[in-house]
Order: sequence, then structure tokens, then C-alpha cells
Amino acid sequence: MKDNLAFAAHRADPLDDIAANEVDTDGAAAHSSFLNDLQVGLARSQKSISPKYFYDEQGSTLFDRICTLTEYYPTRTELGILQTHAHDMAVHMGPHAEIVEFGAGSLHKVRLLLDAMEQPRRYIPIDISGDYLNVCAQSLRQAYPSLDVQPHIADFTKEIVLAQQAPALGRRVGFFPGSTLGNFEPGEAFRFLRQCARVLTGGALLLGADLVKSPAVLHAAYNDRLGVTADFNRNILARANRELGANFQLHQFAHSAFYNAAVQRIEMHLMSTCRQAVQVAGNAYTFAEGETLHTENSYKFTVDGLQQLAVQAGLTPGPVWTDPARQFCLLWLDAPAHHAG
Ligand code: AVJ
Repeated sequence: MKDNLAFAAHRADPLDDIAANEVDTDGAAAHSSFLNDLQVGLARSQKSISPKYFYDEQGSTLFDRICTLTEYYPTRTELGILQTHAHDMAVHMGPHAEIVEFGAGSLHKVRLLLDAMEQPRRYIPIDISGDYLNVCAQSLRQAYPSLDVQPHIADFTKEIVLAQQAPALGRRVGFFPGSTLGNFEPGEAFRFLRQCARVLTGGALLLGADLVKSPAVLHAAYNDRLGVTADFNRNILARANRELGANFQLHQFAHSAFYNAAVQRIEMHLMSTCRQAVQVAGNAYTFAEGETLHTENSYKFTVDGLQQLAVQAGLTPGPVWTDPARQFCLLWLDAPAHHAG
């Protein structure tokens, strides 16, 4: 397993992070971890930065545009699966369930579940981007006046701390759509699922995952003709300029996205088109011509592979919902009530 890539930067020992009660709840902490992670990432031989920093307000807006692109099949495919099978999913959740969503996006997907559920009790969207989260939560409250909406500003790649679920009310169901799990390295995905088994004890996880498919389809999805994905990729540099006073010359970094079939993932990079130096908070970093900053991995999955990983993490596979072309899937994973730890 590679450990020099996205998400590795901010944890010396990922297992310790699971135990630590460390949650970013204010902008200052988020700011300093971006600066620290960027400086650490730029000092590596393969320069890298975690894709979680894509999502400031402008990055979130660009991502919402990606989701509407013809080439980007995952969002509409997952929405189609949710539309077709929401009732079935809601039956598995049972009455008075609460939904914990990891990485709340536009909140569009959860509405499909809420509309099908029998008296949903509470909705807890967890996201690192507090401003965006609060705007989205407010609109959801207006649409569902009787729903208890409790946004939780946190970095769920580090640690999830939630109040214990009151017993006998309804199940707690985790919702992790969009194949965001694909941003994790395999070991991190395992630890995340194990954490879900703990936080969701007695409930379940509804997990969306993008499936392995033709490299041409994958390539097009991350190299759209309008260049929105390129803008999204470069926004991480624009954000560093805005927030950290860095001086990245955006036009001197080319968008590069390709499918690495050996490890079943899309890799996104920003490639320096010339030899150049960049300043970040008083430090200079040089890029050779053609050198890249690795910004994202997006792993693709098989249903079998994911279910095996889930079992190892203490979850019990249930139904699988997919589209006719089997491009994307949603997995039901029960979190047994007597999970140790
Ligand atoms: C949000 C991680 C699922 O990997 O497809 C979209 C992010 N990056 N286009 C993905 C993304 C480039 C997306 N995930």
C-alpha cells in the first residue's frame, strides 16, 4: 500500500487518530491544517496535498457543476439508483431512524431518502466546510420543518465523535454517498469503515461506490470538455493564494487526470508547465518542468472487494443496489449491536 499520498499528511499514526478526540470545530484550526499540510506536502519528493482541501465555498460550487456534466456519470447514476430504490432502503432503515451523513454536499441525495422514510427523526450532516454546511442545513430545515437537523463541523477523515444514540427510538444509519470513500487509501478506507461499525452500532451504513469500468469512460469523467474539472483541480492553488498568501501562477499548472489501472484509481495532478518557484508563508518550493503536485486519488471498486473490506471492518453486508449498466452501487452494511470496541 502506498502511504505517501493524499490524507497521509496529517497523521503520524492513523490508529492513534481514531482514539484521539480531535475535532476541528473552528476556521482557525482548519486554516492552520491547510497551511501545515500544504507545506509538508510540497516538501515531499512526490508533491501532494489532500483532496479534502478542494472544498472551500468556490471548490464546493465547482464540484456541484462537475456533478451536472455529461461526462461525469457518478452523480446522476447514484441519484437514479436512489430514486428507484429509496423505498426499499427506507424499509431497511425502519421508522424514526436518524441519518448521519459523512461529507454533506448539496443535500440533494438525502432528500430522496428522507422523502421515502417513515418519520425520520434527525439528520446529522458532518462536513469540514462549516459555512457551506450551515447554508445547506438551513434550506433543509425549511423543507422538513419537523426534522431535527444538527450539522456537525468536523473532519471525519480523522475522528467521528457523536453523542450516543438514545436506545429504542429508531436506528442510526450512516450515509456516505458519492464514492467519497474512493479518496481514501485502502488502509484508511478500512479504518473509516471500522469507525462506522463503532459509531453506528445497532444501525447500518448506506455506502455509495463508483465501480471499476472501461478506462475510456473513467478518463472522460475526469477530463470534461468544458474544463470544469481542471478549474476544480486548480482551485486548490487558488485557495492557497487566497487563504495562505501563496503565489501559485495558476496558468503555469496543467490539469492532469488519468486512470491507473494497476491500482484501480483515477489520479489527478497539477503539472508544472515550466521550471518555477512558489512561495508559501515565507518558504520557497521549486517545481521542475513537468513535475506534478498530486491532488487526488479516486479509487474504483468491485462489489465483492468492498464487501470483503466491510466484513474485515466488522460490518455485515446486506442488499446491493446498482444501475442497469453497473456503473455505480449503493451497499447496505449492517453495524452489529455487539461490535467489540
Ligand atoms: C467526490 C471524491 C467522489 O472522485 O469522482 C470529481 C471528486 N474529482 N472530479 C470523485 C472529483 C474530480 C469525486 N469524489
